[in-house]
Amino acid sequence: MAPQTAPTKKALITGITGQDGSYLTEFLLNKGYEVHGIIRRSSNFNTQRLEHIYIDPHQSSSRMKLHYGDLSDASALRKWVDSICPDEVYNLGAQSHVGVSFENPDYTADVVGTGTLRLLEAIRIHIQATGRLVKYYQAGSSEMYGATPPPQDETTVFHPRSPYAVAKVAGHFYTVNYREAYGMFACNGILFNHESPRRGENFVTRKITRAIGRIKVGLQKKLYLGNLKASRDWGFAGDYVEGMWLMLQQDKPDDYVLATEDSHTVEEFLEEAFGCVGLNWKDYVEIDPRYFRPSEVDNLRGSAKKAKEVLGWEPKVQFKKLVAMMMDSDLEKAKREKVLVDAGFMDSHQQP
Ligand code: NDP
Ligand code: GDR
Repeated sequence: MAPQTAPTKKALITGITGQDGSYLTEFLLNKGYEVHGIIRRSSNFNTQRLEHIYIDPHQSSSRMKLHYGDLSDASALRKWVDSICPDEVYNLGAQSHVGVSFENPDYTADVVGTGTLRLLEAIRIHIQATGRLVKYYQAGSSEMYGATPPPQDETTVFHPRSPYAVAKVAGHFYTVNYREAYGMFACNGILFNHESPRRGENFVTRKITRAIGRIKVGLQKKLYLGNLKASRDWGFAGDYVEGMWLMLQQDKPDDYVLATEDSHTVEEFLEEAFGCVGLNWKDYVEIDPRYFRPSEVDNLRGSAKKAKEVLGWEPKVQFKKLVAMMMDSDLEKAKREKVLVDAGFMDSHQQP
């Protein structure tokens, strides 16, 4: 008799084109999963972070499949859940910029808060109709703690300070409610900031490392920032996606904090990053009040004790290694950009 092989597990990821989506896709493909991702229609390609793992869908070896959809479109969410029949759903899609959420509060609430509800409802209806087990991961955020002082853990009171954070609190409690009301296997990850060379260019860490690379090769003179006093618990995105997966491999669904338990101010990040290339940040950084937020989150530092004990999760990359990794990558990118500028294929203000 031929040996029995376990059926390939299927994961569905919203936000697959984002920083975490790309790392999670790599992680799940390595574990043998078939990975389905929901992507938004855009007038330019928005799949840059997936290019290195993309295989033409016409080839049978392709285990990553992309589908058009949006967290604002309940019918598309239902269609994909019903047709893909995923074993695990990771809800990473979001308007994830805290500053932008003050400018687009209504949209942020719809995608981040109600979008979560739409997806949970699509899964609930699918489970009711099929009797299948579908596990759900909700991308919660340390921003939900907002004004509550550190250390923050799963028992800490939420005090959100932005439309984004309020919407994430709604997503958190929708997830808890679907677990309690319908017995769904639904987990909240409460993740502190995690960064990487793939971090969006308008989050402060990447904005800094990208600017330093460009300053070093002569493409930029100044870096304009907002509040330098805020403290964040910065980890590496590659470590955090493993934690998401581990939450869904437990016997029971629960909520977990993922954090490095170490925090630094934006000023300390500047000091470390400029130090990597032998420059003094004070010669280049200027404050632009445009980047101040109407209400700021001053101090986030998590306690990941529960994740360490129950999941066996441990972050491997600490602050200095993270900064060096991002600096190395952005220095290389700046050098390539300089070649294109010098050859006349780009001007220095153009985004690569
Ligand atoms: P990114 O901003 O890099 O990615 C967000 C993803 O969501 C992108 O794929 C984006 O698509 C997609 N998206 C945006 N709007 C919609 C929509 N209306 N419908 C469907 N998809 C949409 O975020 P990260 O990868 O950094 O974060 C992943 C998740 O984790 C987010 O929910 C974020 O709020 C949360 N989180 C992140 C933390 C961090 O430090 N990175 C910490 C805690 C929580 P497109 O590429 O087209 O823009
Ligand atoms: P955050 O990340 O708000 O913590 O949300 P961000 O990098 O945007 O800000 C961190 C801190 O830096 C200060 N800051 C600036 N921020 C930006 N973006 N641009 C600037 O020029 C600047 N100058 C100073 C901010 O005021 C803030 O205090 C991130 C996102 O990934 C969320 O989706 C996620 O939920 C949380 O992390 C955890």
